[in-house]
Formats: sequence, C-alpha cells, structure tokens
Amino acid sequence: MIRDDNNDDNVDKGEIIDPGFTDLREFSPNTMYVDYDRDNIYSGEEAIILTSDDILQSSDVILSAGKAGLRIFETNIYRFADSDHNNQYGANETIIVEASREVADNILERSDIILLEGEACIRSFLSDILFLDDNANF
Ligand SMILES: [Ca+2]
Ligand SMILES: [Ca+2]
Ligand SMILES: [Ca+2]
Ligand SMILES: [Ca+2]
Repeated sequence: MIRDDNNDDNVDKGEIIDPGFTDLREFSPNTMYVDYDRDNIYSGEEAIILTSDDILQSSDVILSAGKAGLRIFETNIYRFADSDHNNQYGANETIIVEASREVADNILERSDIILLEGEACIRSFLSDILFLDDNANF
C-alpha cells in the first residue's frame, strides 16, 4: 500500500505504508524481451514484446520499443534481427521494415512491420522480476 503524500505520482521514501500491498506484479509469461546483448538480463533499453513463443511474428505486440540486435541489409529500408550475432542474415532471422518504408532504424517499435517471422533472441523474464503497474491495466 502506498500513500502519495506529496501527490507527485511517484513513490517516495516514506510513502510506502505497507510493503505487502503494492501494484507490483509478475510479468505475464507471454511478456518477453529481446536480449540484444545476450547477457540473459533485461537491460532497460531492450525491446519488450508480448509473444507466446520465441518467434517474432506480426501478431506479436511490441510493448516497449527498444534495441533488438537489428542489423542493416544492403538495402537499407530493411533490418534483420541478428539472433545469432554473426552479423549475417540467417534463414531463421526476422526481417523488419519501418511502417513508413523509409530508411529503417535499429529500434524495434510497435509501428515496425515484421515482413518475415523468425528468431530475434527473445527471452522470458525471470519470474522474480517484478514491475510497478502504474495504472493497473496490464
Ligand atoms: Ca540483455
Ligand atoms: Ca511470437
Ligand atoms: Ca545472424
Ligand atoms: Ca524501427
């Protein structure tokens, strides 16, 4: 339980009354991240995806834009997710374009279009990582 004494919508020291009842909840098992640097840890700048498997598909929802190990093709409107980090496109790797079909950036965003479903180094969050659900709508 939290009382926002100064109404700044942030939890400050002293505002946590009962640490047992916060909006902290576990990520759903379908909330995964792209382990861009392959350290098995979510870094905060890695993309978060709602997916039931480790295949990036057009039906998956990108919850939080972020790094996804995207690499440039010779044609620079495309990016591929370099899942095995060999700097080469492999047959199982995801291909992405920007919604605008202009030059792609290296950030995986909700607006990006997944042209070819595939691997993207997607990992599950460990179940002991919790997040604060600000508006309780997850
Ligand atoms: Ca990582
Ligand atoms: Ca998927
Ligand atoms: Ca590769
Ligand atoms: Ca993008």
